[in-house]
Amino acid sequence: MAALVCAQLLLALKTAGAAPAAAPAPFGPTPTERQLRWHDMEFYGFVHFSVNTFTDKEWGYGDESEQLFNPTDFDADQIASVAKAAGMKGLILTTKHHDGFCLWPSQYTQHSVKNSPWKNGQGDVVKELSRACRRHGLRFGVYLSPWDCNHKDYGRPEYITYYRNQLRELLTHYDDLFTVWFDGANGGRGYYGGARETRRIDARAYYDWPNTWRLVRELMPMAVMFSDAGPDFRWVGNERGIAGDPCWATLNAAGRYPGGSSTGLTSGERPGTDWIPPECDVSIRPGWFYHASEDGRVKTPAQLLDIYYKSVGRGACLNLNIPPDRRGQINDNDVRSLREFRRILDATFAKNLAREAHLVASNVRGGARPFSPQNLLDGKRDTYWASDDAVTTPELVLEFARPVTFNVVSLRECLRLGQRVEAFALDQWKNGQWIEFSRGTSIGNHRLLRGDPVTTDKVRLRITQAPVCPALSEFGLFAEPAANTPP
Ligand code: FUL
Ligand code: CA
Repeated sequence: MAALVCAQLLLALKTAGAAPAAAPAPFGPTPTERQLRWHDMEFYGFVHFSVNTFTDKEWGYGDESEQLFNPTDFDADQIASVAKAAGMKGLILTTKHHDGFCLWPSQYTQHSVKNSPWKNGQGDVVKELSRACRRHGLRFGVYLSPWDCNHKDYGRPEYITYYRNQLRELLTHYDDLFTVWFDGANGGRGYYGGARETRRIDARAYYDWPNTWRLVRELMPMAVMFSDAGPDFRWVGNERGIAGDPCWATLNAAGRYPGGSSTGLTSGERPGTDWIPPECDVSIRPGWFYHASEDGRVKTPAQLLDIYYKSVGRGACLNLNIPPDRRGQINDNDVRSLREFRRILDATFAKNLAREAHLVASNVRGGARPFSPQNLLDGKRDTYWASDDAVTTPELVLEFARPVTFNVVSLRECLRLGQRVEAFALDQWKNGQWIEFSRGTSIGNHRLLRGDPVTTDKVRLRITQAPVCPALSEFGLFAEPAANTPP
């Protein structure tokens, strides 16, 4: 009894006396709060809708009559509910595409819904969709094309004032916006108030982006801004929905501007001076706008899954375009494909098999509970397993009471501490020895490795390269429903 009391006392003294291990120092650039919120979304949708929907074009010329815009049964709730059921966390609407037609009754132009037959000119697509998003628990964002081939002043300084006035309308007349999406395309040919000519601008200087960005920051401080070059998140360099491997959240922003060089956007840059993570934008159909001729070419659930694993699964956000048809609703073909895609994802991620394991780490920071590997299994992004500063390549073994079968591995880093891991490997225990079954480089917000099913009662994660101690926030092992594992 005395011995036991003594041991407890010793332990208490030891605990009280030891300085608690401090959290690791952040490494390199780290995300802002608004970027962290965006990272959490992971998957949202694009809604391309304009006069193009009615002219069967991808790019309008700018002289389209407002009379053309006339959806027969526009239903913002249908669009939002389809997005919600697909697992999207928000929708971004093309409030004005390159043709200049505005989906809201802007006071600065006649070229808008107010002169269309739809709802006798009383309609407002921006208002209806933003409200439907709120009703369905989705966030809402806007795309406002900088290039405008309807406007007479495009190419001159007056147009920049027009553009900012419109942006101000969108930022002040509607709901909270999670993003403003700035397209880099500048095509040239257009109507331009009747001039019908080709206008070229200097993409670096003409738009004076820093002042437009400032306007967004002032009026909507938590909105993240997209362009080829940020400032908050970047284009991934292709419209196929596929991030690079590796895919770093960091980039060297100096000298970059919207519509500028796309070198380095797919994989990011490491070391990089700025946290500007990628978004993968891709359409569920060949085109961005709805064309009846593409009803048979909607991406299949298998294609959507492949995109998901190569975008979200590489640390990017996925912005999947679902274009309303001439009714003003998402077409049945798209709805069917999205439903099956979601069903497979839900079945896959329903159960994290790693939660059944006993975890043994080669090193735990300060030997202390706040950095325990158990933090990998709590579903919280801010709790993490970290090692001591001197240990940059720790290992973690997961021991199971009975064999488990999985084909998807999920990893996340604690983003507040920067992107730390540069390479890792995964082993399975087989016939009395460790056999490597997968390896990877960047982790960042989310890394998903999808492969052949592995059946084992021991899994090992090895961090093989990192400039500083790793800080991993989540780890998961998942099994896709059998019929859908990749060939
Ligand atoms: C591009 C545009 O030219 C396409 O029409 C589409 O809006 C896509 C998302 O961005 O730059
Ligand atoms: Ca955690």
